Amino acid sequence: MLNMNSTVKQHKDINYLVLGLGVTGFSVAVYLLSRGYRCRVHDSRDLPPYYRQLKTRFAEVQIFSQKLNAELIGWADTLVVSPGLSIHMDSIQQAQDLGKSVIGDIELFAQAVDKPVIAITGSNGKSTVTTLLGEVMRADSKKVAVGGNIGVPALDLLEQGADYYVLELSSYQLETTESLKPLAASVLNLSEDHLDRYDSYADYVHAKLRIYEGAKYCISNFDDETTRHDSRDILFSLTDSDADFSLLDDEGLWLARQGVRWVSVGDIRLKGRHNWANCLAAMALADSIGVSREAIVEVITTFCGIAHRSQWIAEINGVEWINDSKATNVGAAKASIEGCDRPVILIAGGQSKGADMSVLNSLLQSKVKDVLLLGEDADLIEKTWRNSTKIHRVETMKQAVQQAQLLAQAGDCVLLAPACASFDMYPKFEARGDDFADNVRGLTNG
Ligand code: UMA
Ligand code: ADP
Repeated sequence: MLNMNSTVKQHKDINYLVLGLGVTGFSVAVYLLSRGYRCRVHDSRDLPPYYRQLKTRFAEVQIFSQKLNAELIGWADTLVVSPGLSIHMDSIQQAQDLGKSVIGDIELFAQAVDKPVIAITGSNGKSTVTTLLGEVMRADSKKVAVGGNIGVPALDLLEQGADYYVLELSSYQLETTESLKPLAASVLNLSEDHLDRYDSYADYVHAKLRIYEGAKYCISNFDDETTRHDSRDILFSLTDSDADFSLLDDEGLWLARQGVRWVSVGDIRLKGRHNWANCLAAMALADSIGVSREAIVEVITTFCGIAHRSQWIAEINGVEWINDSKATNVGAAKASIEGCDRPVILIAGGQSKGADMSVLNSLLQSKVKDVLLLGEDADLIEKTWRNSTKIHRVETMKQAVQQAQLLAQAGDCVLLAPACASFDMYPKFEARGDDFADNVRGLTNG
């Protein structure tokens, strides 16, 4: 159990130690220092990403690097831990044992925010639903700020003076938060991810479900029992037309609210069944907080998705090329392959984060003709997949794309859905997706 000292909120007398100076740590330090709070910063790297930006704004701030020592911990009352750092690290555990409070940026945000918050988590679909909901609310003339794990740190959003905040939250952010109490919250789905940071899958699920604490409306997935909260949940489902928001088969397929047809599936531009579930979740969240049906329908039928999520790149000689670099775990890759309506040549691999890759075996067998495999865990993945499909090892994305072109026939789809994180080869998943797209465009130009 974390010490979060809920009774002691923000205060000038508190010594804050900000751990990590990435985009989150920078936002936290700026937030604290600009309010005149006492704050020191630590990052294990010699030159943390936001070192210069912070020094430029606050020349006097003390930034420490390398090992987190007992003196610095001794100075602190509250540790504000960045999401990329595990709260199970020895130094953080020791601080807890000394009675220090351990929180994250979302806890500081929750203590400060005075407007309703809509919070979204889940293993997959968070960014899609968060973006979709933000657009739906804007179409309904609501002043909304959107951020969190999707990119803009939550504390930076406060400057926007919005009437509503829509936050995408990761399990790392949720495990250091206790005061959020969202107006509406959703766990979209749960499948294995980040098992390199958790002792067990149950611990990961537990962190995610914290989002419902104090929430007025809980939107959960009828098709995924682990996402449920209690009997008052508002449910969305692709399988049960009795759910509050459901897929209805009634002279064609419809997204429906309590059996009433709202959106024809044929009018949705996003690809794949998983995106129908994302649309239902966004509908349920928006409807629960009073957004009009017109705004919801308008956005769901015009939204084209976000880059690096099943993003169409090109069609070359009858072969479709799709960039789903954001499929960074097995659950996402599964949905992504299922969402393709053609035989698949798959480009996969990277850091598998301790996940059980065999979850994909039967789908590989039925739908994937060849796999171009690259990255740090390629040996491990090859062992798991080799009886289910043809595996070709490659070293670079360029090789993967060139080999895929040789293997693909008209009517196939070449899909980048790595089922792995990108950090072994790229700074982030966007860079991996860009590398893929650039190489595909190279084929058309070459
Ligand atoms: N790091 C160190 N030493 C330190 C501090 C950090 O080596 O002292 C390393 C971490 O181990 C990690 C990297 O630096 O590898 C970044 O960590 P960070 O906590 O500084 O991360 P930020 O740059 O602040 O970005 C974080 C989220 N990153 C993570 O949770 C790892 C971003 O989500 C998020 O957009 C941003 O805050 C704003 O809220 C990224 C992500 O990959 C996209 N999230 C995971 C996911 O979606 O699966 C959870
Ligand atoms: P997240 O922010 O949770 O990573 P995104 O909306 O960015 O989710 O989608 C990432 C990838 O996850 C997509 O490209 C797709 O492969 C997969 N995905 C999206 N929605 C779902 C869903 N509802 N169920 C399973 N997989 C999904």
